[in-house]
Amino acid sequence: MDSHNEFFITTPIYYVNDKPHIGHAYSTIVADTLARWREVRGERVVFTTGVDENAQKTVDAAKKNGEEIHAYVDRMADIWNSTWAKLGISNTDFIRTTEERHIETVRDIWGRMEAAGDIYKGQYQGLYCKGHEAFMKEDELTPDGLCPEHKTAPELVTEENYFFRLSNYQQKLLEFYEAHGDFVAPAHRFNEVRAFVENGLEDISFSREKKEWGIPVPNDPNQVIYVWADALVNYITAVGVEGWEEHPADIHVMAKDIVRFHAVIWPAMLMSAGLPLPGQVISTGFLTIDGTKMSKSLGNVVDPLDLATRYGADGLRYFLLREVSFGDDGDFSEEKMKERYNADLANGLGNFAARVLTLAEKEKLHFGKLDAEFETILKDMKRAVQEKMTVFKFSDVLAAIWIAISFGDRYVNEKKVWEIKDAAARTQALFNLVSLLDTIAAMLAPFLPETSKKITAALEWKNDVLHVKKPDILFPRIK
Ligand code: ME8
Repeated sequence: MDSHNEFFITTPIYYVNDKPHIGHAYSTIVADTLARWREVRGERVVFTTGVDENAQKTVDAAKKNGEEIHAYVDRMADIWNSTWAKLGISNTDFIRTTEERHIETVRDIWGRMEAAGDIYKGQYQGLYCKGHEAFMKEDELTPDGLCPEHKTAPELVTEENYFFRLSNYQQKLLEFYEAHGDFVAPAHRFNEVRAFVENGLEDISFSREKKEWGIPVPNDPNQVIYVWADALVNYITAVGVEGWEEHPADIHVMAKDIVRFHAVIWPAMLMSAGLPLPGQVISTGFLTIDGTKMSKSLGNVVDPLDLATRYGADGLRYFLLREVSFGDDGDFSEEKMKERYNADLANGLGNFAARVLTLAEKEKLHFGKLDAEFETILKDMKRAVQEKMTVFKFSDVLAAIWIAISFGDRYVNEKKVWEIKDAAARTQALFNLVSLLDTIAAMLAPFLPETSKKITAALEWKNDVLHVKKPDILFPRIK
């Protein structure tokens, strides 16, 4: 792989105990936006997503559904894969942790950690939360002993397990964080991670007694590899160990629930295996419904495909990227979504595009020179977009683009462009507007890919002359 011309971005691999909800869609859309942002700049992008199948909760879900487990995971993997396809996600790979290429990679990494002396056998007793697929400490539970997130009682587990010497990596992790000041974004999440590591790291149980499901520990058929030790490796599976050595992931996207796994355990595993570390771990907040986290276990979920059918995939993208400020929780309501859609997309971008295209269609427009005020507006928009993208402020990026849309709308109204009698003045005004629309469409490519394509296709310059092909209404109003 050519490391100069490549960008490698990942989403979490999601559990298959249920189908995707808009919380998952949000992370995936954020990653897709960043992938497209690089792609439109001509970079070769590796963008991976996938499913985490080897969890205990997969076994429970298959049982609950009365399905044989392999049939169950195949069916669920299809659902996840096709959901992303229907939402127009541009992932270049889809990892399943039951695939042979993944199992081999996991065993390879396990072998490297073992060879480094970081895997040992010991006795473990702890409270295991299946929702988290992790052990929890008593002081992390509610007063009546429940996991505060999943509202279920963790199970007391006593087993002989393999352990990973996470305690070896406290100092090395702190040094790494010191040298990589933007390893975790937003910054307040990085502070939490640092504080956690400074508090001391305990070794972590990295295997479970073999039940019916999971990747066996090399040379010990009685144990399966802990699902997180298996799942994190998917990022290497995507590109192979050599590929990872040449170019590790630039960005891992996720929500705040799994930052610790990615910013503490994962780098420690990579250090142990003698492999390079990823560039950045970036974390969204949670999407909530009436202030409660949306989650499969709580059953308060919203289906992204249902929303995409009614508002378009771009409508869903716009809402999530515009409404939620990156890193913060965001509350979803259909009311808010409809409001944003009608105000910003139907009346905003959609209406502006229709006005400009209708006016331009009647005119023979030659390529010319922009008026200075348009030069300024375009320059300001591009600068703001560039600046905000480097810190993942998608909402601010879109706000900056919408400033340019409002400017264009005002210009049409104030100039009464449809009434200008002087041909030169009229074509100049239209050239300004068409260029503005064209640049807005180009800027929107990573955010609203379908819409961007439709607008760009409507504006075709042939031998210096503009040919307008008006598309259907971009965003029909929704009642
Ligand atoms: O944790 N708001 O899988 P998972 C925002 N398999 N994002 C949400 C969300 C919400 N309400 N609910 C889920 C796992 N997400 C592991 C990951 S990676 C090596 C292994 C998104 O199915 C968000 O990206 O529980 C969160 O981090 C992820 O789904 C958790 O997915």
